[in-house]
Amino acid sequence: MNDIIARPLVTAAAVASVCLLWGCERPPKTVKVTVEQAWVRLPAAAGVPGAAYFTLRSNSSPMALASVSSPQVDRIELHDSQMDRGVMRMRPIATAEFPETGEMEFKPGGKHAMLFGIDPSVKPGGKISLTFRFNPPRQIVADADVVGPAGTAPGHGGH
Ligand SMILES: [Cu+2]
Repeated sequence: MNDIIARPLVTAAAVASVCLLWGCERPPKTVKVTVEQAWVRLPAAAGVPGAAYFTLRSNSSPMALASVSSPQVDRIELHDSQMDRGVMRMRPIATAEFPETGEMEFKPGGKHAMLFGIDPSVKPGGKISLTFRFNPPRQIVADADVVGPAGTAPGHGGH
């Protein structure tokens, strides 16, 4: 299932040759990665993992989400979900490569982060601090809104 990502080498080479001819006045592109709309759904029972969902954007390629961690969670794994003969299964993934669009959504039924051992002080309506690490190395800390086991993405009604 590993798609081979065709990197825009040809385009880069073409731009480089234009630069040689005309000179490049443009400032170097600043790599920008953002984390938006992070939220966590708490598990229905103690000892069961919760899940975190969020939207990531990157203006640079290649870029991959390498890990998520939190001082309030023992261990966080990246997972992907896939239908397998009519059954939804999830599997751990080592990293999550950004697609060409530069936008990657972690959502119920798709990619998500699995939270094992959430601090018992974390309650619905509260926050969990998540640290996102990327490759090439970048680090972003974002607060995720916490909802209960039956909760859905908070605060998305006002678009
Ligand atoms: Cu999972």
